[in-house]
Amino acid sequence: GKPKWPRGDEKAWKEAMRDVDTDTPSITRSIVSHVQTSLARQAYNLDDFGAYQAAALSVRDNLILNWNETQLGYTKREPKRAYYLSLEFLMGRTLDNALLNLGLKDQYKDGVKQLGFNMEDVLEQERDAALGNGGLGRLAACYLDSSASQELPVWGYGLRYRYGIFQQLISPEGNQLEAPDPWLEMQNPWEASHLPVLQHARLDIFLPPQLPRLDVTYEVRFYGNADRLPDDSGRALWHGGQEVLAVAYDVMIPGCYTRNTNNLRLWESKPKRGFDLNSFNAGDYERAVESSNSAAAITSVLYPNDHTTFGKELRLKQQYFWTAASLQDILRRFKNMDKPITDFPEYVSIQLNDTHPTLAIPELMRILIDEEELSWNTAWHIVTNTFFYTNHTVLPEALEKWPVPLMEHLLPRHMQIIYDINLFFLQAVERKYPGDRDRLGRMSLIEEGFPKHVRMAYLACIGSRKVNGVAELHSELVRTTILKDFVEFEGISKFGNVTNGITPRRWLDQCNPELSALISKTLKLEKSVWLKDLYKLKDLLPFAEDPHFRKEWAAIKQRNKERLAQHVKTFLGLEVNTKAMFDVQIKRLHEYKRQNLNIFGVIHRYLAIKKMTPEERKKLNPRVVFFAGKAAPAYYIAKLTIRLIVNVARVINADPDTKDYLSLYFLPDYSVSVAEILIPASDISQHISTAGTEASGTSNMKFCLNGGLLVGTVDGANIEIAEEVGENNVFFFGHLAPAVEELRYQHLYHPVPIEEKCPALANVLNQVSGGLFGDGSVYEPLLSTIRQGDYYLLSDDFDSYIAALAMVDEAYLDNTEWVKKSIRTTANMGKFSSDRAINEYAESYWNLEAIKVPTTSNFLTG
Ligand code: 475
Repeated sequence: GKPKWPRGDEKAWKEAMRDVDTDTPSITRSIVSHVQTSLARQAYNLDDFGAYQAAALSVRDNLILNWNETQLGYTKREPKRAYYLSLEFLMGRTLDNALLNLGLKDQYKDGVKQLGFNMEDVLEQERDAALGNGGLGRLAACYLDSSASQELPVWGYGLRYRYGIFQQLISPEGNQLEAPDPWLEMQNPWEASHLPVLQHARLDIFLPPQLPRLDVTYEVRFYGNADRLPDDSGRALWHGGQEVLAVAYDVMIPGCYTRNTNNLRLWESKPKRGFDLNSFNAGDYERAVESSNSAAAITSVLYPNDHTTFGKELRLKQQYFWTAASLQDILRRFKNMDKPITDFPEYVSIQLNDTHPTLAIPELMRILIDEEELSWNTAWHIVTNTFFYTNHTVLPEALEKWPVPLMEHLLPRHMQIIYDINLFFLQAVERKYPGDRDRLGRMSLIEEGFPKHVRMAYLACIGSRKVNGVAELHSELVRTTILKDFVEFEGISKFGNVTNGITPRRWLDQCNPELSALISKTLKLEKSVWLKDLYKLKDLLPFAEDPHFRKEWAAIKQRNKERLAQHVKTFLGLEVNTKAMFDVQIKRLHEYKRQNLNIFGVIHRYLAIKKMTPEERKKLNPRVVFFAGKAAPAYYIAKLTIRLIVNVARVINADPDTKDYLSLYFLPDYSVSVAEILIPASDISQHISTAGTEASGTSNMKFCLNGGLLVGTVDGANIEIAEEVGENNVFFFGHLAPAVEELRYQHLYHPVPIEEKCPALANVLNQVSGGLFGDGSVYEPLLSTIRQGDYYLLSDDFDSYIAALAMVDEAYLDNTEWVKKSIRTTANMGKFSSDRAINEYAESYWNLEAIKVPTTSNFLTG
């Protein structure tokens, strides 16, 4: 018979079991208990950091209980599950978000207050988990929040990098310097730590709420040989080479006002054995240590390049390590259900976040053919019904390609499979378009050359059930440019769009608590309602006509501006004029995003103010311009842009003629946490990419949700934001996407000197060359990208950009109308909740249903 469960005395179990206790006394008790035992600290020497650790551990206890119930519920119900494979999860801080989603913020605030701590200071102790570069990584984090909040059985899979995105320092000359981001240590690399060594060693176990699963491990092979079996089974034996171990670390993802708590599983690499005994015995100590080093190196660092590919072997190793471990885990979970393997796509959907996890396609083929012994066709049918591919950029330099020799060396079996996929695929293309050699060359997974390369976007495309872009225009560009031939061949219905979204929990409730409270009060709704149904914001529209409401709305914006000014004061020691209009551009530095256009616009304004009489100046509305963002360490032009911004700031902030009317700040070390301060404080924000280059953008959505108005090009999600909020509430400028190709052609073959084409911009460039902001020769490489070629069309868009900024000035003069625009913008942002986006994936792609976890515990019965 079945063993008795629970073991022992059921009553004893029941009495000892705890559930989530949400009253302040229980919370205080739990925090203090963690201070006493988990941290082994005393009340008398507890500092903010200790209080933070104890509070985080106490919250983590709650998350674990919810997480257990959720996973138990999923296991019992055997639902279809979806997995989000992303090499980046830009999570930011966790504690505040967890408290808000659990609905326990007030109780914890009271709890820590009773113990003598201020919640704000406690929350400030947490370091960001910055395991991502920018938009793509933050999108993954928002989708996890929405999956849990929508009660969808979704897990994320990623890597547990020891070092996240680098910390950015700005040298006195204005150069970006990079320092490692050891986010798992509490130590700040810029200052010596005063805390006991013991806590250094233990910290990574506690923070952020993640759980090492030392029992969940898988082996992953690299290199070696792949021998096809001598029968006609199509199978091969892959042997030899290096084997490393993947160890799971689980990060709990709480849903908003639900017990559902999903999982983000991050893999850490370690050597299969501490050291290789054979080589050790042979006296080759060096080699033994080497192999253990190289295994651990796989998950040591996040690559800091966005929108470029570098072809580094370690990056490819990261990609395979992560996809191989994740697939083994997914297959094991599937097999626990005892279903035929051909049912796999009925129970599993896997979303590929860009091409980074594309190796999952040949890896699943390998497992199904070589290990499960399925036929090629059966395996391919399973694979192409399991995967879904999201493209995030059409920039040619960002499209992943791996050298064939590197692939053959590192993953010999996968390279065979890719060749086979290519062969069958091109045979089918040939059947549809007989004799069209050009087309075969264009569509081949293998790009000819020395060496040949594997085109990962094509592999992701043909191996997936569906392909999507991240905003309407972008998806159309995917269909008509990079994947045009594939649309023709496979039919248009495979190629869709899911416009990106952002979580209103972090990007409104958490970063702008006053606005959130005003919205709840005005709508007469609990925030638990409208935060999960963001279209409810529409009911704010009539209040745009209410002077009292407008006053409250404007006062909150003002206090958010003061909060930002306080931050700048604390971290840069600079005063900010909070009476001015706040104008913000924060994103990765890239030529296509055109921070250059913005800084040249600032210089243009500066020169204009210089020419004015004091009387004329008094009529101006003052403006403060903020920049923040990191440049890829090897991206020379982007780093020069930072240097120019910093040196322009130095000159104009010190100029007595202008400083009351225009000032400029570059905030170093941009992060999720810095964004949470900047975004609620903006009057306008800039999203000014060359048309057709910014796939979507997501910070545009965050600014507008917080009542900031948008200055932008007709690109990415800007277009859909304007559709929602009304074109009269955004400031559009610049050429449209269809014009770009022709303009670039003109630049190349009929160049017009910039002095003729755009005198205003020519003047700005000449001032920079002439040394107005320090040695002009420093900036020559940057200036010549515009004077020659001007690939990103600054000279074509500069005049209309300046005109748009003038319209902003004009509109800002009418404060009442401005506040109305701000309110209407927020009110119309419902579409951009990541809940809407994740539901589109769940319904139209994954065929996934929500599973609500019961609030009462099933712990005993299972
Ligand atoms: C787009 N990152 C945004 C956002 O969809 C869009 C590329 C290669 C290697 C590492 N990182 C990358 C990206 O391509 C990326 O972040 N793309 C961004 O994805 C979410 O909103 O327009 O640029």
